Amino acid sequence: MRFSLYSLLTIAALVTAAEAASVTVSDAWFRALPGKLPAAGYFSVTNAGRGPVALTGAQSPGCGMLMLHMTHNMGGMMQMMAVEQVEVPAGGHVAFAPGGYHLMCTEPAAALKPGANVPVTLRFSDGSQLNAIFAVRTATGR
Ligand SMILES: [Cu+2]
Repeated sequence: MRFSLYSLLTIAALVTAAEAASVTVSDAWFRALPGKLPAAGYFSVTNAGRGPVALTGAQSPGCGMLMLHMTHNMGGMMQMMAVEQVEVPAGGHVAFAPGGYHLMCTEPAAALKPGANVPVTLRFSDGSQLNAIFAVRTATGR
C-alpha cells in the first residue's frame, strides 16, 4: 500500500517536470536605452503543453525590478500598464514585442549594455521556472 502510493507520487512529479519543459522562449532581447532609463525586454513564449499556462513574473540580476508590462493606446497616447499575468494557450504562443507586452527592466545594471547577454528567470502559474538568455541591443534594435 505504502509502496504504491509512493509510485503514484513519483509519477505525478515526472508529469509536472514534463509540463514545465513544454514551455520554451525564443528571440529574447533587451532594448537598452541611454543612462539609467528602463530597458524593455522582448521575446516569444511557446506552450507545447496540453493545458494553458500563465507567465506570472520575471527577475534578472541585470535589473532592479523586472515587471510584466503592456503598452496600449489611450486616445492616441501610448501608455504602459503593469499586468498580473499573461496566459499562453495550450499549443500556442504569445509574442512580447514593441507596442504590446514587454518586460520592464528598471534600474538596469552596468552589465546591461548592447552586445552583452543577460540571464532572465521567468516564473509560471504552474510553479515552474524557465531560464533564458536575453541579448542586449541598442535603442534601434541592433
Ligand atoms: Cu513598460
